Amino acid sequence: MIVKNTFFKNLLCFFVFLISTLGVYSQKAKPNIVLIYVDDLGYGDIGVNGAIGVETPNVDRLAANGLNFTDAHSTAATCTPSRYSLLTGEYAFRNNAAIVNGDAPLIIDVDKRTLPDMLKDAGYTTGVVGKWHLGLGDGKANWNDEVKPGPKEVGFDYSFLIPATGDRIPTVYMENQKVVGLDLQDPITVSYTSKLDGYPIGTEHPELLKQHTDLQHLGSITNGISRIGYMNGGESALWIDEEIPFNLTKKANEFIDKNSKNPFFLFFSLHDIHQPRIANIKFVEASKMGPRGDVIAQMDWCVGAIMQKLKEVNLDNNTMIIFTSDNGPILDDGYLDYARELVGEHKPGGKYKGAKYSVYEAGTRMPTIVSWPSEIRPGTSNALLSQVDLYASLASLVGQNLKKDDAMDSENHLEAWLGIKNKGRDYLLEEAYTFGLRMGSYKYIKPKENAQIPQWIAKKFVDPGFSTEPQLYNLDVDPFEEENIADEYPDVLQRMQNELSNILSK
Ligand code: NG6
Ligand code: CA
Repeated sequence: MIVKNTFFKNLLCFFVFLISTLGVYSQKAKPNIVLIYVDDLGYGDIGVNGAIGVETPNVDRLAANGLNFTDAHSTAATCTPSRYSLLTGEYAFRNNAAIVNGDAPLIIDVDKRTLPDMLKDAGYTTGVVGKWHLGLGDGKANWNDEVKPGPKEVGFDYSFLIPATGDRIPTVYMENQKVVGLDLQDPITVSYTSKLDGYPIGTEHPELLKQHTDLQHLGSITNGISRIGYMNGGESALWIDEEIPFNLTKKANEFIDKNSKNPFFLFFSLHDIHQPRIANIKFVEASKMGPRGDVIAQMDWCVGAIMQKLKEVNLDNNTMIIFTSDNGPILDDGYLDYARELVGEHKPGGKYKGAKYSVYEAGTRMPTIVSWPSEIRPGTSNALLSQVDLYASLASLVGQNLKKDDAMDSENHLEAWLGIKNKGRDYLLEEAYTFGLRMGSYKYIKPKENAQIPQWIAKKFVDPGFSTEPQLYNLDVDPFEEENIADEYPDVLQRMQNELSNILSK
């Protein structure tokens, strides 16, 4: 069509200009997203939140240049449930997601649209490097072949994994769902029920151990460390615990390098600071708290290396780094590394009560920093936020609509994550071995029929928050959840009980 009229011609030019400018803007605005997910790191375990006895200069720098959240939560006080919610936007209890062993099948329904699926739809290349712990395969995994379904089937283009946890068999890395460095003449067998020939067992050979453990962790010994479960074969593929932080960081940085020309999402899921806490010699005595402090310093180094890489490839300004943890801190989770004895004045959960496995605040209130230098103004935010919301919030950021069955519990709080607003959720669910619910500064804890603490929790010196009575606290005046005010505020209690029933029955 030939446009004769100058007025219309100018108008057309204007629209072409407008559209192309908007196009450039939206391209520029689409940041790379790096989610740094630390394992078992408590609210108070970073310098900027008051750590004593260990320094975290890189994390502190990230906080100084970004937003430090004081009331952001993982969805659960344990790993697998938190990770499930993070990736699906759905509460873990809906899928009965609980801590899984290393031979468990994948617990995410491959037909569900996940966070990485959604980001892929928005043009992102997606990768996961580090701890997985969401199950792999169909329950009959053959570790000597490709194990599926796994990360690829739930939306990750690339994966480099610790299949379950550092304290669980098999102790091998998997790249794109195949064991790295495996000699097929020495195939891997895994069992969580019966002893296997091959590696010595902790109960029989305590003299081989670098660190003593409780009975649960006295299965197969690899690299001088006994684990949960039994394993045979795969000797050439075994990881060396002391090298895990370097190997994971290297793979994460390779992923960044490889994708530096297109938008990417990297889920960098550290093994630190989970047990076994076996710091590399470079970090031994980096803290005044023994191994637990040393691996905090080690974790901080990993964060610094990612920040450095982003700078090197000139992506530091337009990359959103989300730094957080999967569940609260734990001093004694089974390995004897003297974390309780050496903790000193340091408060892993900050001023909050509880720990990993506990419904009290420190179980889910996570150190949380979001940095995106080109868009986010540095500061702090006390918005009430949950990791389950990252799905809907990031969808809004990258212009993806959510369909009816996507991410049913995820709310869009993008403006709060970006520091534009200080207001997050009205209600926030905390999953542990009972349920907690937040409404503003109020915290409600659902009573248990039987409030006796199971032996396995008691021996970890953790108070899970059980009571046969409903508990209600006002964290503004009572952050340590000491004074139960349920009887004094029956209306608040009723509202919160109703809301929890609504959530649970959805
Ligand atoms: C528990 C293990 C604990 C740890 C945890 C997983 C026992 C008694 N406890 O079952 O040592 O491995 O699972 O931690 O075996 S998490 O951070 O991945 O949730
Ligand atoms: Ca964890």
